Amino acid sequence: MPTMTIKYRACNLCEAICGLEIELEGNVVKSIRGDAKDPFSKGHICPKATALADMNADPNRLRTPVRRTATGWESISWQEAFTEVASKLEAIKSRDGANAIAFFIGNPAVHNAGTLLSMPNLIRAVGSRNRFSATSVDQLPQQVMSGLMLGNPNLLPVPDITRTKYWLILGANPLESNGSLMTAPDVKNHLKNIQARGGKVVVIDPRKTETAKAASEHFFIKPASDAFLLLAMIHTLFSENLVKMGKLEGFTDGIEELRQAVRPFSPERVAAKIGISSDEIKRLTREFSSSDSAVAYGRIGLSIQKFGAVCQWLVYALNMLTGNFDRAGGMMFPAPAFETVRSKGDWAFGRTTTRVRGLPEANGEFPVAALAEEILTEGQDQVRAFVITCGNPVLSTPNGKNLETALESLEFMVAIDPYITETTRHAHIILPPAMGLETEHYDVTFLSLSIQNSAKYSQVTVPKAEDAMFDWEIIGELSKRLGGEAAKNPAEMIDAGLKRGRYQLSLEQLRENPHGIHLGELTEQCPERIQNPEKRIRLAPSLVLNDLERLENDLEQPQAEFVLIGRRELRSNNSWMHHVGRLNRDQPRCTALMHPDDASSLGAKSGSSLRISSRVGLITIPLETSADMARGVVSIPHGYGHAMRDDVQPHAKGVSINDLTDDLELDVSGNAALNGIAVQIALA
Ligand SMILES: Nc1nc2c(c(=O)[nH]1)N[C@H]1C(S)=C(S)[C@@H](COP(=O)(O)OP(=O)(O)OC[C@H]3O[C@@H](n4cnc5c(=O)[nH]c(N)nc54)[C@H](O)[C@@H]3O)O[C@H]1N2
Ligand SMILES: Nc1nc2c(c(=O)[nH]1)N[C@H]1C(S)=C(S)[C@@H](COP(=O)(O)OP(=O)(O)OC[C@H]3O[C@@H](n4cnc5c(=O)[nH]c(N)nc54)[C@H](O)[C@@H]3O)O[C@H]1N2
Ligand code: SF4
Ligand SMILES: [Mo]
Repeated sequence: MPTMTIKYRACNLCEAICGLEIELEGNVVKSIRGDAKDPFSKGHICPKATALADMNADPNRLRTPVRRTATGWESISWQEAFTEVASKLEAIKSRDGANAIAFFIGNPAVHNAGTLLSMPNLIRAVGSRNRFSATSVDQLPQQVMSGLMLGNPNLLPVPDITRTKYWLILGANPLESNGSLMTAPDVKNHLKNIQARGGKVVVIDPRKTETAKAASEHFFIKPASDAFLLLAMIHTLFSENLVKMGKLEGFTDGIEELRQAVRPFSPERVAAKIGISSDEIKRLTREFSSSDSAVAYGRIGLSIQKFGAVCQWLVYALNMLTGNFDRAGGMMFPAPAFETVRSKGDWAFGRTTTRVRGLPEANGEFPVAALAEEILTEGQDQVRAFVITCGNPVLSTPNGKNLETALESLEFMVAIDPYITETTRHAHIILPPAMGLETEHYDVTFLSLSIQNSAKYSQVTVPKAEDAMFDWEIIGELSKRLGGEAAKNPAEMIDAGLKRGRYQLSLEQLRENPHGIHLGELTEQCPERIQNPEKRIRLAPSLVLNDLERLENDLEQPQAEFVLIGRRELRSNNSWMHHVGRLNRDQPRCTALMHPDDASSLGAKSGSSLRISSRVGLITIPLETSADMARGVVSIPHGYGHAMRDDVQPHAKGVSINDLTDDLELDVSGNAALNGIAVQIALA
């Protein structure tokens, strides 16, 4: 009889990093529950946690390297795979130069300490400037504004929702996404607590989301018009003398430029554009500024739109001008045990640009919207080989079909991924890692974005197969064979980082505390934490000041008849958990949500098939009517479009929203504008 054991770890599927209590019989998972003793998540989990066990046992997961042949995939040995990958990459590099090899690092890399800490070695070994990641379809605008205002793109403040009296949420749906750039298990409970202590939660979203329904108040907003709302709020702060910088007065520059910048954008002038009355804009501003504490927080809805950088600039500015930056209940800096912010000197944006379209570099990467053209356009430095880990950009980046065409033309592609996906099926070789419960893990990124300071180390829960390799081992082996540094165990790097860190912890201490260690509430850290060399906040960066002309022009433009936005649902996880039966058992979730009035104007009803088209493509998708939608707006989740795949649940195949999104629609930060694009809709 195998013995029953209980093990603890953190779930690494999303940013909430909930503590898990896992019951095992031998090495077989019997149950996964929330770990009530985790000082941070206190027992909270969501339905996705149990999928960790499904993935561990999934027959569709690749267990050995595979090579694509004319007749299908063949299993090959690790030695053979590494030899072929290294020789192909070496040959292309020596013939065409390092820039002929492009990299893409996708979202799960941030949830994987091994990948995160070892990829820099591999990239250095190759030496290519063509580096891309999911950052430029996600949080790039906020990182650029952190860089330009605070001096470091990795320095990201978070809303102190355990203490705030007023939480203004713009373009985020944490009740479904479980929070983002804000590691906060059980946001629902935080919403309740804010309201229970007499505070208020206000949501700005073109859809009355689950979060909006649990909030005190919700405002519909026209997609991609948030910049005007924020400009008008700051306009009101100045015109009604509500600006109070508090201690920031002593170390902030640029307030006069900011005052001038917002001057043209009065609430009266922008109200019609955003769909919120000028009286309501002023009331919102007065409530925000007079609350004992308040915090504005803007995520995906603000970042992946054409004015992403301006939005994130103004979110920071709103918090700063009301004295809610770096103080309890406002926007604060976590103090992680493993430091991720390293000094960047005087940080600059756009030091280089892409070869074909001249798009700006940020933090060592180019916008992924430029990847396809860098592969397809001939000339010096044309991309011929592609190395990808943890990503499915055919489904997750704009004009995915075009990227697919580009991938088909590559001379060589290697993917580190446990599955054959819409993207990895174009690889010549796939190297599948051991994953999930088989790995050790420390949440390098999310413990640095956490609304409470804590530290936790996850040990291996079930052993990997003997011949399986971890991501860091695969990456390390490739790096070594390409002349770079060999694999380094991430555990050693984490131990060293913890010992260097502000709490001087060690891995041994964390191993002795498998539920995690609480390190206290967020604390004030400015001006020390600011990374600009002069240790002052820069309130008026020229990148965004120069973008105001584009806003002026946009103000005059009427909204298209139908505008497309995205959504997330609790049981989804970007593009890759649609094979898990227990998460996808019920009805299809890849539907186009529209207001019933819009549906009837098309002669359509729930279940009707719609043809939705844009400049770049056309999809056919079932309609689902919902009175929670703003009129003229259609919402489609991303990460679907698995028609070709047998391993995906029949209900979860869907179509890809990114066959409609446009690789030419970008924010000034280089981020893709995936939300707020004009589409045409007709009954199929
Ligand atoms: N269940 C689940 N959880 C996830 C993920 C997942 O795929 N599934 N993905 C993870 C990832 S990678 C991330 S980055 C986070 C993202 O976390 P969130 O930012 O919370 O993501 P969403 O749920 O997409 O919320 C974005 C909201 O913005 C709204 N919106 C769209 N356009 C606009 C606009 O122009 N203005 C305003 N104000 N709102 C707009 C949408 O209606 C939507 O409600 O979630 C993470 N968690
Ligand atoms: N229209 C629209 N598009 C969007 C978004 C949107 O809101 N709307 N959201 C954007 C956002 S915020 C993001 S972050 C991106 C996400 O998009 P991507 O960065 O492409 O990430 P995923 O879709 O999650 O793809 C994950 C891949 O990693 C693999 N994987 C999972 N775990 C591991 C592991 O431990 N090791 C390795 N080697 N591989 C692993 C999976 O098998 C899967 O193939 O999508 C973006 N695209
Ligand atoms: S909320 Fe996120 S971290 Fe928590 S159990 Fe669900 S997927 Fe895992
Ligand atoms: Mo993301």
